[in-house]
Order: sequence, then structure tokens, then C-alpha cells
Amino acid sequence: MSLSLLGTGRSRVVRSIGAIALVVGSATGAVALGAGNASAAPPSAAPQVVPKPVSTTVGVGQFSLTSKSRVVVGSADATAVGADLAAYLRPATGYQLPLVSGGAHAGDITLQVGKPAALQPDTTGEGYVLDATPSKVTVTATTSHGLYDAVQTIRQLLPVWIDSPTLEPGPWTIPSVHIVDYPRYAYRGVMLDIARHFQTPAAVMSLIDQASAYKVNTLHLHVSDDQGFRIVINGFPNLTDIGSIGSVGTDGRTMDPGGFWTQADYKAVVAHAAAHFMTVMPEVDSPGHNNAIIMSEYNDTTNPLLNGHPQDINCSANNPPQWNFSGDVGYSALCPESQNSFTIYNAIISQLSAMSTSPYYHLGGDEVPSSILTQDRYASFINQEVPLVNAQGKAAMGWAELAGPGTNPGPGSVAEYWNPASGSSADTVTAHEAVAKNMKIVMAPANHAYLDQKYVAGRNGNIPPTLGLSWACNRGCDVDQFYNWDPGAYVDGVTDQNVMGVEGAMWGETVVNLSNIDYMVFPRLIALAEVGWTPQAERTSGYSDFLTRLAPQGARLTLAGTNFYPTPEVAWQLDVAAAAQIPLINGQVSGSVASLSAPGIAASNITASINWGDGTTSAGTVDGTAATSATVNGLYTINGAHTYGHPGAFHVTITVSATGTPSATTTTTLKWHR
Ligand code: TNX
Repeated sequence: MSLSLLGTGRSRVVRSIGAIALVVGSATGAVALGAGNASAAPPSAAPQVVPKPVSTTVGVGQFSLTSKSRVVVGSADATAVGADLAAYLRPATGYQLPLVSGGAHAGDITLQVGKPAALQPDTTGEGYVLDATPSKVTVTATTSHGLYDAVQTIRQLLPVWIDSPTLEPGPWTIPSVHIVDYPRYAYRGVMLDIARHFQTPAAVMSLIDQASAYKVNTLHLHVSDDQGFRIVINGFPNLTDIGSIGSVGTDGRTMDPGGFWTQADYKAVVAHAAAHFMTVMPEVDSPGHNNAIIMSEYNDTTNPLLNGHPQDINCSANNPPQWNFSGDVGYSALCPESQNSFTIYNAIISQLSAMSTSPYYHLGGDEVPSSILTQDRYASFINQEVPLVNAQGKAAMGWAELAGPGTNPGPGSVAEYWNPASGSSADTVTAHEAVAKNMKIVMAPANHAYLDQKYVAGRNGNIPPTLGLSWACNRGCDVDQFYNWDPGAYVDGVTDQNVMGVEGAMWGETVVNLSNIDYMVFPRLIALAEVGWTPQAERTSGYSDFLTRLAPQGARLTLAGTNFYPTPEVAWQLDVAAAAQIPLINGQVSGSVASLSAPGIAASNITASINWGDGTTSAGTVDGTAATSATVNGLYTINGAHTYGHPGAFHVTITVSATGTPSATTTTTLKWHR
């Protein structure tokens, strides 16, 4: 019995051994409280956690979170994360979940900082040990970051509806499990380009919320490129007054709207990231990808910080410079001979560094053709810029060209390898140059890590039609391409000794808003999060194992309002939950009876049937909008109408079906007292 209940235990496939209806509370007579549902436990007891933990041992039975449960924090350094945990769990459960210290009671979740022997191999401090038994859940981690990582695991051990922003009926169970977990790589990043298309701080915070749920720990913000400069820099008002006027033109427009953040906006994003245990690393590309800076400062002759002749910063193809809001690259550069270049850069580097939490500052360094700057002049620029970065207490990171001939990227510097080339290809040269310069490497080969590449391209189609590029993925890069590679064995001679981590890069040429971004980022970033976290040996159980664990993330993203591409590689599931409160007034029900997550399935292809528990069954209607590249993969509502002939307690069963997907069911009890 207990074993058959391991797993999420609700809204699952109908191959049930009988539904369990829990009656929660009693109604006032006018309103019936929907109750717990839970059709069958899934046949496999393995918890569906992404990224997959280092080791997971499933025990017997399950823990139940109840209205009496508390979050027990063992010490002050666990308090903030304990508060996060309670805040994650309150909306869907409706439980108070008070934060307390002292001994744990049955039903409590305890977070404590300690040094479990099992975490000896963890060099990052992000590891944790999680024990769930039928009576309690206990987490021990060496740092509060480890506790936070464990909290993300706890969320995934609970049924998917825990991520609902509104009350859900439960039950809220966690399988008995012993998890020892820590990351493979210290650096697991997501890059967002807010230069090609301006994005609001709120959009970036939303990305932080979702990325951190998969233990991504670095937000790399690309805040400047040819088409825009996005952060106010004191002393250089033109950088935003002029530099932020536009974004890459899409949809037949020459230019899309621009925008910029104040320093207060930037600090708010950094604080939001810190609260999610993510550091923020800014990037202002250099010496190329610089047209917005050049357009801003070329005529800034009266700026007292410059020498009156700022035109000498311009080494671009065009002199004087001109705006170009297309996605062109490789035509702009700042001159390494101009003191003004470094006066401007010093202001940018010092102000952004002071506001940023990452130990790294990303100075770009990519794609400067030798026709614009020779390698000597490129290296000269880098070698003058690196000391400015180091003077702020930051190590330099850059695209892997940074490691090229003549550069001196400085102590602790990191090369971000973007080239798709692998193995012994001659095009892997930048990775070897980085190793030769004792640099660490962040792996982001474009054909495995560029989130702006189309899912399906070229001869197989063009998905999504209006978003994405295909230069690195000329047949498209779906989730498999993001999952099936090993950063420590990608380039011959570059091993985990050299690799510091992985990063997904969301370039902004084609993505206009958060919904567009989310559609390109998810679910592929989740694959990269596992590549960066899970030991390679644990991933050899294969891609299908990953896809099984990815499937429930569809409902979690949907519930969070996060758009995503419902790739056909994943057997997305129907997840249905009875409404927590179904109004039953004078024997009549009319309106929403359940919520449904059905990634990639149009409402018109879903049927719902409601067995009212009094001998009648009627069809429900399915309302909501399926995802497109511009709308969130919607949560559907099941509506129904029924009139009972007499008072009583009625066991209601709601079943949803769609071709090609196992149907799902949920049960609830309606009570009508006269
Ligand atoms: C390459 S590779 C770029 C970006 C573009 C991106 C588009 C590299 C470091 N830079 O400037 O936005 O391709 O996919």
C-alpha cells in the first residue's frame, strides 16, 4: 500500500487502483470545499527531480505536509531560506507553515546548516543532504545556498500543483527518500541580451525566478551591443539618452522601441537575483559590438571627463558612425589608441562592478574582424581594459577570442567557449589558447547552448516561425541537442580540470518580450541546468530518463505563468486538479470545477467528463488558450454545470482526455447540506 503511493499521487494517468477521495473540512452549506483527489500513484517510485541529484534512494512510505506542518530552522543562516520555503508552499496549500526554531515535530520540515560527511566531495558549498520519512523532512547543507538548492528539490518532490499561485486541494505528499546532492560545476549560467531588445527589470526577475528553480546560479546580463546601451552610467548621460533609443527592428520595422534601466533598477535586479542565490555578471561588449556607445559619445565634445575630441574612439567601418538596427555584427569597434575609449570604459566598469555580485566582469571580446582591428590592436584594447576590471576586484571573463594571440586576460580569467566546433577541429583553437593561458572555461557551444537558435529549422520546418536564428543549428536544436553533450569531453584536451561550468545564451535579436524569451529558453535551459549540475555518469541512464523527469515541468512552468515550447520530444502530460472550492448553491453547480495543464494541446482537442457522483455524467467545457510563441502555455479551466436532486455528499470524478496522451482524473467531494 505505502509503496504504491510513492510519487506525486495525484492527477495522474488513469490506470488506477481506485481513487482516494479525502474530504477536507466541511462546507458552510452554501459552498462545498473540494477535497483531495489523487487517482493512482505512478508505477515508478523514482522522484522526478531536475537536475537529477547525485544520489537518490527511495524508501518506504511518504511524508505528508499538513495544516499543522512547520518550517523549523536550525540556525540564523537557515532563516531566510526557511522563509522562502514557507512562501513557496503557502499559496497552493493554504497552510500557515510558521517558521520556528527548536525541535521538530512530526509533519515538520527542518533546514539546518552542518557538515554531513556525504558532502565531502562537494567543492562548491552548494550541496545538501535531504531526508524525507513519513514523519518529517530534514535538510542539512554546508551553506544557505545549499539549503536553497534543497528547497528547489523539495518543490519538485511535491505534486506539481504546489507551484500554483492559488489554493489547490492537495494532498501534499513527498516520497520517502534520501538524497545526497551537489553540483558538477560551480558555474551554471544563463545569459540574457537586453541590448538587442530592451527588456524590463520585471521580465528579467521572472527569468531569475524560473532559472533559479533549476539551480542555475549566474545571470549574465548582456547590457550593451551595437543596437543599444541599457544602464545609466553617471557622468555619461548620452550612453542612455542616445544609446538606448532603439532595439533591433522586427516585423518589417527599421527599429523597435528601446529603453534603459536606472542604476536603482539594476540594483533591484541584482537584489532579486541574490534572494534566489544567483549572482549577476554584467557584460559590456568590447572592443567590438559597440555602435551604441560610439553613437552616444562620438559627439560628446563638452563632456568634462573626455578630452574634447571623442571622435577618436571610433574605429568602426563607418566614420562618422551611423545607427544600424539590423542584426548585423562585426562592423563597429572602439579604438585602442584613444584615451577616451578607456575613460568611458572605466566609468562603465567601475560603476557596474560596484553594483554586481559576481566575482567576474564580462568584457565581451567577440567578433572583431581583422579588417576592423588587427589582432595586435584587438589585444592592445583587451590588455588596457583588463587592469580596469581587476582594479575593481573582479576577474575578467570574455568570449573565447579573449584568449587569442597577444592578450593578457589577467589572473583568474575565464573564456566562454561559444564555437560549435568540437573534438580536434581546428576551430577549437580558442579553447586551447584559453587552456594555455591557464584560463578556466565556461562551455557554451552555440549548437548546444544558444537559446536563440530555432527548435526546428531548415528542411524540417521553421519553428518557431517568427523567433530565433539558425546559424548554429541549421536543422534546429531541440532539447536533445541541449542535453546530449558532455562539457568536459567536448573539445579534445579540454577536461573538467579546465571547465568551470556551462551557460545558455539568450541572444535578443528576434525576441521582443518575456513571452518570446521564455518560449526559447524553456525547456532547453532545464536540459543545460542538468548538464551543469548532474554528474556525467548519472546522465548516462539516458535521454529518455531525462525526458520523463522533464514532462512534469510543463505543468510547473504553466502554473508559474512561464511560456515554453511544448516540444514533441517530451510526452507532456495532462495534469488536472479539482478546484479547491467549487460553489454548490441550492444544489446547483455552475462554473469552474477543475484546472488543467496540457502543454501543447489545444483546448478544442481536449474532452472533459464529469461524473457528479449521483448517477449522472456530463461533459465539461475546456476554456483557455494554447501556447503560441507569444502567449503563455495556458492553464485551462474545466467548467461544468449540474443540479442535484437532493442534499448529500457527492463523490465527483473529473476525467480529461486528449488523443495520444494518457487521460487524467481528479476527484473531489461536494457536500450539500440543506
Ligand atoms: C553570436 S558568438 C554572437 C552574438 C549574436 C549571436 C546570435 C557571440 C559571442 N556573439 O552577437 O547575437 O551570435 O546567435
